[in-house]
Amino acid sequence: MKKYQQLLCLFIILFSGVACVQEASQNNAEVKDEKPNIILIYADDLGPGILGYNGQTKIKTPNIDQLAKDGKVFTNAYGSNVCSPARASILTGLNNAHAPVHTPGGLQCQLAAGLIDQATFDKKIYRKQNEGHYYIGQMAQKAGYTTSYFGKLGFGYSDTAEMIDSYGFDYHCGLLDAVMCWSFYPPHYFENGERILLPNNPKVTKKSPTCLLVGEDSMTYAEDIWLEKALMYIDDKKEEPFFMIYATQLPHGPASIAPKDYVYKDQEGWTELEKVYASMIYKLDQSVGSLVQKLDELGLSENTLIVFASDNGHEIQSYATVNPHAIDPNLVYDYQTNTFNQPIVKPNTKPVFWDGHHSGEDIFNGTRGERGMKRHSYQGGIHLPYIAKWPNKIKASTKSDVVITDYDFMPTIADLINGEIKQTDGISYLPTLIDEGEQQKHDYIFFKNTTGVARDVLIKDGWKLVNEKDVKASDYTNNTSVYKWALYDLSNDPYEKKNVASEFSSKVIEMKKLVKKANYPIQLAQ
Ligand SMILES: [Ca+2]
Repeated sequence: MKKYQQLLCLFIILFSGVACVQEASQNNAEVKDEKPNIILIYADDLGPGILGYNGQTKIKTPNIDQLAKDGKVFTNAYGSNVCSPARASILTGLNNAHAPVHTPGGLQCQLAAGLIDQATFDKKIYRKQNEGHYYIGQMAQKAGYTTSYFGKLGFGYSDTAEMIDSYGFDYHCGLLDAVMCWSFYPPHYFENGERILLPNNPKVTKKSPTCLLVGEDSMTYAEDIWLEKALMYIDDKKEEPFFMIYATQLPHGPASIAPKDYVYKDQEGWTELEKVYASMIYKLDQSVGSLVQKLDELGLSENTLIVFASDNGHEIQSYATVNPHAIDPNLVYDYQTNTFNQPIVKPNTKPVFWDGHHSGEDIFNGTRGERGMKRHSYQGGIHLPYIAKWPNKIKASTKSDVVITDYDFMPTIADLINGEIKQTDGISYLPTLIDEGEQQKHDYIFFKNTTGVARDVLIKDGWKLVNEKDVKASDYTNNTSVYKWALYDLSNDPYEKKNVASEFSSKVIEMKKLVKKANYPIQLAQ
């Protein structure tokens, strides 16, 4: 029993009698003895504002809204500002300065396109474990679970059965290369290290995959494979406790949908990209509904914890026709062909970088007005939708504003299933989930982000220190960037409109010291 729990018990003994303590302790033991099934549904680039329960009115998300109604919504969940570091934190329980992020994406596209040969590919990829790294799959296996991973891994190169096994997954089905995941019509996928060809899908001919806005009926849309395999897996494992990560590619861009799922096709007043994007959200919501329905059919719902989250914040570039980065607001970018609608003409005035504030380019308001988006560490880029449902254990229709991160998932699951944790930057949010015990709070949370106009970020007690681009001092024409530390008071300024670093310089100094602490290289446990 942890020290704070002992103190709490002592307090209860003194003021309420021993029986109450025994009851609480029995309840906690009961929760932990049950070995519930665990499913993480991990959406890709999904902003909180896209979902109905957060006020979205244009796109319908009934199944995800039902999860929120049946479970607990976390309103202060944070993740990395891009995909692979977020997955690394989910898989290791470490912040993204400490978690391993292996070979960058793209090599499998180059191999498939014939731009590199197998020998070059083998030389460039990373196919061995860093000593000391310990993964959530291994932890769940040791605790008696059968483990699986579906969809986008985007982490390491698990293209052999040995690699999958070394991450602790008994079963894997999906794509490994983050760049290959840009396509919903990939030329292949992997199942337990074996490459399965999809001959009706487009060939890859360049460094990035062929991304069709709307495919053809004869082709295979990747989400359909992950969902079918996941439903089969649940059928197969219904008698034993299973741990499953369902890492859908949806709704990561470029926007792409199958003809059968193009449900917003006839929507008036929307661009084609917006119609396709909205249909991808429909598809994601349908997948969530199918997984929940399968659990219901098999009588497993009562004993299954479902966590629904996104990896990073909202992404506008999948469907917004006006590029928020653009100097000229009339400049329209086509993400299918990677070209602008007109030549870029240098304006007379000195152009500056985008400052992260939006100007109506997003008709769905996926960040709910928050500054930034994916790749930028303003709130819009790192604030996640996050829901947990577990009937009779998690109170329905409840909310929590406790600050949680992607690197809290592993210690929370370990706490729940009595799993072994060797090292973590996270905390267990189990007490908040089941409304029992004292919730440990983060002293601070930290993300080492290397992209965009706002990068490394540390949040503590409502203050946010972020290394942001000085858009006036930086030169767009020469692509020279100047970064400085900015301070925002999130409690009073949630849209990050006013940098108060100069007014609170001692706070900046204090938080910069914490950045150094959070960013130090760690000695991994052996
Ligand atoms: Ca992502």
